[in-house]
Amino acid sequence: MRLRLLPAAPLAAVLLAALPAIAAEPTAHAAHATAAQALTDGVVKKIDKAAGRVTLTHGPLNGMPGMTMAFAVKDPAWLDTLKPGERIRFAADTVNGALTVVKIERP
Ligand SMILES: [Cu+2]
Repeated sequence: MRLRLLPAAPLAAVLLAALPAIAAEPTAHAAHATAAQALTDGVVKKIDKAAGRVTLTHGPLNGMPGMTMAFAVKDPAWLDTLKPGERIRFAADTVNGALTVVKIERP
């Protein structure tokens, strides 16, 4: 069983609204159900295993314009396989207040 990190929920929610990259909750709700989701192009910029995050440059996504930002990941093991500079297709969803990569496909 995986330990769940308890988020500072109200603060995280406020920060998330202004700055998605700061909200931190990398491992909770790893089993969050994923419906069929549109995939977006992304380029891996940075991997932070300690924080459980990957920084991606993404195109238009979930109402955001294209930008570079950090995401939590649904499965921390993905951080071992992603490489800076790699092009991926991915889907993101808000999981417990943190924008989280929930699906990855390699072209
Ligand atoms: Cu973004």
